[in-house]
Amino acid sequence: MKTVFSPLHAGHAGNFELISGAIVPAFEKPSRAEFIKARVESEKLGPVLPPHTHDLAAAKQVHSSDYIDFLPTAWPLWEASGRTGSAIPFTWPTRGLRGDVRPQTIDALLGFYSFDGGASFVKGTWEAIKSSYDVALTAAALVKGGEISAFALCRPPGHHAGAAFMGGYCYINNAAVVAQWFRDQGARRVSILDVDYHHGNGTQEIFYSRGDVQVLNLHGDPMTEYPFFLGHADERGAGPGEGFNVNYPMPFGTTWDAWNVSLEDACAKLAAYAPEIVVVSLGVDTFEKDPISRFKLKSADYPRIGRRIAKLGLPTLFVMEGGYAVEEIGINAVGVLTGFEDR
Ligand code: OKS
Ligand code: ZN
Repeated sequence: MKTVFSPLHAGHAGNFELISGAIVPAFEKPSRAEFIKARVESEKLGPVLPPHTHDLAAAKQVHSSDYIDFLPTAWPLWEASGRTGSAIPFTWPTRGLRGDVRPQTIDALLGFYSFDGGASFVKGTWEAIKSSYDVALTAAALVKGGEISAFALCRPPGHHAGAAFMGGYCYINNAAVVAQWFRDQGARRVSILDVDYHHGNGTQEIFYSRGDVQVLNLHGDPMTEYPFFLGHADERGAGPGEGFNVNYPMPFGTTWDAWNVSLEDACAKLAAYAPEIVVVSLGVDTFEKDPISRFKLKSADYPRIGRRIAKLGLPTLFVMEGGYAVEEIGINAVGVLTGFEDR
């Protein structure tokens, strides 16, 4: 399997986040991608290719144009306003406030275009976001060109980013972008299987009213787990999308046997939908040693995930999402991929 990777991810570094009542170094850090790339190489998964540069048209097919145009301006506006530390949102237009009036100062724009404080900017953040997007589209083109699978080693991740907002370490929703790109290239149906520990609220929002992209999501129950405000089992899609959004919320402590019941059900629904392409939002923060998550999958479980997905017999694009146990992130992520290749 070919991997697409860009070193430009590393510009998104040195961030901080608010978690458990403390400001700490961001868990979503450059070493994540480097450990995965090292494991791709040591396991001889296949060649590691650089991305081609793409314009932002494909991003604007799933995100609002004004949101996408805002992203490259965030850091320059922040810097021009005299600040030197990370640009972190801190005020949001929640219920009772005006979310329909675009404000005019960077502090307000950061909140206007986000749902939490988990997506911040440093100098190299936009270049990293853009490289992650280019990585996803380049890997998508490999699958479109006849590869049975490809691995988009995206960083930063994407599945929390909605049509017009960032959050949870995510800016451009890479999985949504490529799913839409496959549609625009002529695929009639595309499925997105999100196995990250966290609910992919952005992906769900983007496709919620559509029947041409099926979204299946396995995750920690939002009653008690981030992102809290989406991801319940009764969210089944709307209008023409009714029945094409499927959520599998699971409790803290979930191990392989229970998680696999959800995976089997999701794979059955996916097979019944008969898409032309599968996009896997590949998070490995379901791992027992993940520092911010509460599922209990073991390293030996990841190849089983890949094997099950391969059994679907469909062209498959893996898009990297979360996973913060950096020592094992390469073993687990690449474990899914070698499992897919049944080796
Ligand atoms: C609080 C961050 C909360 C967790 C973000 C989870 C990101 C993730 N500052 N999504 O899949 O892994
Ligand atoms: Zn996650």
